[in-house]
Amino acid sequence: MTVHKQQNGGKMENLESLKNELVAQVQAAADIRQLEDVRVAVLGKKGRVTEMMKTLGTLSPEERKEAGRELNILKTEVETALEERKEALSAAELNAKLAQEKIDVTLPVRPENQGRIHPVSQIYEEVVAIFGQMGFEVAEGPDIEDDFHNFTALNLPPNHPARQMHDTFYLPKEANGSTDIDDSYIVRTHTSPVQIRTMEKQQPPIRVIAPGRTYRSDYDATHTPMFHQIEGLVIDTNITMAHLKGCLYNFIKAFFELDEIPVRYRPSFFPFTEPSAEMDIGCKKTKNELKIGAGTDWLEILGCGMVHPNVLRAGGIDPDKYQGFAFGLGLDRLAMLKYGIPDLRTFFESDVRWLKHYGFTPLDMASMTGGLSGNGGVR
Ligand code: 2NL
Repeated sequence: MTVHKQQNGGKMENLESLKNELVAQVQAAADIRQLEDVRVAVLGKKGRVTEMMKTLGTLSPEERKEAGRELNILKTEVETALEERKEALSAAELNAKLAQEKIDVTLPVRPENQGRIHPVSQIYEEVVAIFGQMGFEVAEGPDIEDDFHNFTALNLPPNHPARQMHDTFYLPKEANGSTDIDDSYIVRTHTSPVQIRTMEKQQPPIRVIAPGRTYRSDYDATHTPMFHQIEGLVIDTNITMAHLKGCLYNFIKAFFELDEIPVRYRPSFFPFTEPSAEMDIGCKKTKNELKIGAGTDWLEILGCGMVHPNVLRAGGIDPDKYQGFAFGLGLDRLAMLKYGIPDLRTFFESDVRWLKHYGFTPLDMASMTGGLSGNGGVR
């Protein structure tokens, strides 16, 4: 009896230290794979506890019952320890993985956007967006023009003083050696020839704008030999000066992104319009706090007028049946005004530092629905 008790007590002690040893192994497992090795070594087919279970058959029924119960308790305790360790290791592994794969979604897109839209391109798109919404079509034509489309059709006959006024770049004469000015090719001094070509192709109603490069021999802070213009032409049976004023007022408000703006028209002269006028705007702050102009009260923005009958006739349109208005404005000057760029010559120096400062990101493209100059003109 006493012996049995001692034997039994010794077994309990052995199982207690075995349990401590096995649980310590479980807790020492550094990752899921090591933990699995421990499980196999203890509870697998040839594991230590499994082997002990197998010896139960050699015991007497009474001993077997007692030893079986104790071994089952040991097995359950080891299983619980395995379960807990597995959970802890899985959580640690997941956290490590999350930390490694962490993405900062607030970082800017890569590769970083480096290109910039030139202010003239931006203004071009803005002006096209405004007139486009008013129903104008965009017309284009060649940079190299003949004398007829650039001068004669615009009511500037040969030797008209305005031809010298333009400081025209003449191209070398044709091989025929003619000295007749009508045979000369030039680079266009304005985009008006595009509208002459439109009239030649199309009878009214006409509603076009002609944006593009133009050339005059001139060079200072506000003049470069190549510059950009947009001209507009509207012709129908009943177009009047009132339409001209409404259209241009609409344009100037949209362009400067203002609800109202003081406007005045001064009588002027152009050979291709009669009557002719110049439109001034009152100086006012734009929404990005840039003062339009240099501080004088009125600022000249564009020239305009009713198309001269001679010009309609030259374009193949009957002036007794149709009439209309036209206007022209310098895009580069508008860019200087709207974005506060002081020297026109810097526009064409191709300096990337200048472009980085004054340019626009491609995502800020002008549209009448998405905001004309992007984020309030912020570059
Ligand atoms: C200015 C003035 C103007 C036009 C351009 C035009 C074109 C045709 C017929 C009649 Cl086809 N006129 N264009 C008319 C008035 C003024 O430009 O100061 N531009 C910068």
